[in-house]
Amino acid sequence: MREMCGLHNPGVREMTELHSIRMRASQGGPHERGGKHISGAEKIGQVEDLPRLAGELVRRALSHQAGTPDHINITVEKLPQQVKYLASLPVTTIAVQNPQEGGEAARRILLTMGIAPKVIEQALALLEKGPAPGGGTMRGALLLDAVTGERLEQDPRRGIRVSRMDLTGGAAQQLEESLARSGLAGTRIREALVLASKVAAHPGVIAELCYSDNPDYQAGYVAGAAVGYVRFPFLKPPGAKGGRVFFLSPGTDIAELECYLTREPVLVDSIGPINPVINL
Ligand code: PML
Ligand code: MG
Repeated sequence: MREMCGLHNPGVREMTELHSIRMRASQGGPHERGGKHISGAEKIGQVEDLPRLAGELVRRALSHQAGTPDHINITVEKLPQQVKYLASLPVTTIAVQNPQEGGEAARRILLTMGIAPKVIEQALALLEKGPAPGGGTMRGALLLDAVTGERLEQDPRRGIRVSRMDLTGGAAQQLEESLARSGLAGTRIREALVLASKVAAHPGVIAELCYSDNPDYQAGYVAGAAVGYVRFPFLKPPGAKGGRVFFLSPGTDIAELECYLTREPVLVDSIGPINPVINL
């Protein structure tokens, strides 16, 4: 079996004919000619699923609250015959009442995960002012050495756009049902959980910190193999920009990590527990 990104491949199983299908939509021209980003999403499916998935992605592009796109780009790509199957991280919600409480709880958890205090403050400050050079949001995540705080992404203007991940059909249904039973509906949390589960499965990633770049969405999370997906209904300070930070073990091979995060296909095929809410 070919090893795609080099180092690690636990959980990899052979399966034929899987395709990645990705959508991005923009207004005022295509993205590459300066159009405003409206929406993006992606799925993995068998060849016979592609017409339905394309329809779902186009419908989603046309109904996004950020506006009506004039360009919708759909890319379909056959995946190499190597897919990594994972369970989703266990989900725990900490019932903070405001972004300040959320920030304090996130700091405590990141500390228990071994992230240096100054690197935690650096990450929170970057998400608040916007991690792109000169401020502003980034399309992808930024990478920080968990001990020194060194910025490690190869292209600091774009960051790392995690891609090629989805749920199997059965796991998607199971996740939707178990989140709904806990009062956690919506595609946003499902997609964030799948992304965080892919990210946390890499041995170089100690933790992730995320809150949305959507001005109306205040929830965020800290995730990692050690703690699962820990949500805070309020994490984003008023006026903050948002984004994702991945905290890395010193010495992580960045090229291999970026290859895994952006190119290696991952399917979540079983759902971790959705734990009871923790009240502070
Ligand atoms: C959640 O409610 O758990 C999701 C929080 C992060 C959402 C990030 C995004 O979609 O922009
Ligand atoms: Mg987003």
